[in-house]
Amino acid sequence: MDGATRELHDIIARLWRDYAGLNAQVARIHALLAEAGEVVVHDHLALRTWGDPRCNIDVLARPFVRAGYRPAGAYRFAEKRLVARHFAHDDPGLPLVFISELVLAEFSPALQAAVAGIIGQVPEDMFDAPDLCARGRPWQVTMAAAEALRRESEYAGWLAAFGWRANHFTVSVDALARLGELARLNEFLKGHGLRLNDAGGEIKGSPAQGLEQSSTLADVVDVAFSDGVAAVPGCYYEFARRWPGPDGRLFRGFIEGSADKIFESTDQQGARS
Ligand code: OOG
Ligand code: NI
Repeated sequence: MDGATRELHDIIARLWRDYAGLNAQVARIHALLAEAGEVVVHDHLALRTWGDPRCNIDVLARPFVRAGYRPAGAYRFAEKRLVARHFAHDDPGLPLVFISELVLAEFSPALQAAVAGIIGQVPEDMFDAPDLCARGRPWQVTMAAAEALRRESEYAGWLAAFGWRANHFTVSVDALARLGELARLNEFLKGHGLRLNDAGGEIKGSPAQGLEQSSTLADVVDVAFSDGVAAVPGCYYEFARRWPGPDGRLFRGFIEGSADKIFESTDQQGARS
């Protein structure tokens, strides 16, 4: 394994550890699937960031690209004022990587000023760190400031509270032995008391689109803001089943209409308390 690949494996391992450590439902779902005799393989992981040249998608993608990932798709979410790209590696053992960014210029001067204040707190040299995507929240923010951001954009509120970490990992449903059908897996999860995101229906997408997805609603977790602790929706777990296209090859992209609804798994109103 070369240096860039080792560095990437370390980053992915750290993203997973931090994600599973922050969100109780992740370890629980992992354990439930193991008890059911399943082995979890991850289809993709997702990162969020600010659309600022110092820390945008290209910057977060650097360690992935250095290790051989290639840009493989671009997406736009007009209403949420987000754009995203995904990156793929020839090694089938490595997950796809979906990275989105907030299109700052499309927001109010107040939001832009608040985000400038947040990014301005990040030490200059951290922007060059290969593991920027796993650095968490190197800024302080008050509860009121985070809430003001959330009112304009759920995504901005989440990112201000949690910073650079995995927003979610996604279980490859194709790789499951007995629960390899998404409807069946959803019933299994709900039967164990987990709540699913039903925005746009519990199952987003279709076999014809090449991708069916579902996700849990993020658990509420305690976050230390600069002026106190508040409970806000953290991360969710996603489940994806891929289908072959007319050429017989498995579809390896993402579907804008489905992704748009998956983003809402961290919205305040849906969250479990
Ligand atoms: C990403 C939402 C989209 C998918 O698989 O379509 C997504 C996010 O919530 O950051 O993960
Ligand atoms: Ni996803």
